[in-house]
Amino acid sequence: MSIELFTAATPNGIKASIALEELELPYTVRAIKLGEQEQKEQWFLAINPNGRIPAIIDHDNDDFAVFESGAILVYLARKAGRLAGDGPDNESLVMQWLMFQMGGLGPMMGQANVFYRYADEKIPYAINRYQREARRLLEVLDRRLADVEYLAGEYSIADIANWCWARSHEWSGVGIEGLTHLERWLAAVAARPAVQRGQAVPDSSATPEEKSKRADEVVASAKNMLV
Ligand SMILES: N[C@@H](CCC(=O)N[C@@H](CS)C(=O)NCC(=O)O)C(=O)O
Repeated sequence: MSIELFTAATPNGIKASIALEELELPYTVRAIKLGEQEQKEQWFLAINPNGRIPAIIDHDNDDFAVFESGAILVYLARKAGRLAGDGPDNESLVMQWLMFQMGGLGPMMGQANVFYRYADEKIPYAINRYQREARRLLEVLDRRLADVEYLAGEYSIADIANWCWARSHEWSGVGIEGLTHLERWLAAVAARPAVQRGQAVPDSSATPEEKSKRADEVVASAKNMLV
């Protein structure tokens, strides 16, 4: 018995596998074919009514299902008793930076990807709007990381969530020139062995290097997903 992870090689997907690796929780992987809309099939909607990855089923907890990557990170961290902060104030800090990613960085970079990379119609206002907002949010991270090593002080699920998006800034067409603290943190998180294992689940095609090598294929698959 273990945790079953439903995922794909995307920023939200690898948050869950990185957390599982960091927390050393046993898990099995079911790769979901987003380009074929497998995430909208009835069997999957019973696990995640929102029809998106990632999702997990905890077979050690009466087949309890969790969707939304932020909720998955919190569930896993609480289950393992690590990476969700220590004491009420620190737990709040983890939650603040996790919510910052879930409500800000992820959605803005996601929309930058749509308008800059995937849309056939290139709308300058939309591209600028999302790229500028993504850059602003990366600057917020940079200012925070000027004062602390990791977002909540100690390494936590807030770093995992933000790193999974921030590292693909180039894919969104957003530069990080001058954001030296962000660069330091991006490299520190990338160097963690569990992060390296987790980012290769279900395959390594979500890495920035792989994405730019296979850009046409990634764009074609994303277009299928956006129908
Ligand atoms: N807020 C959700 C977003 C999940 C999400 O957008 N997942 C994307 C991949 S990164 C997806 O499944 N897309 C498929 C679709 O839109 O049909 C979370 O954080 O779990």
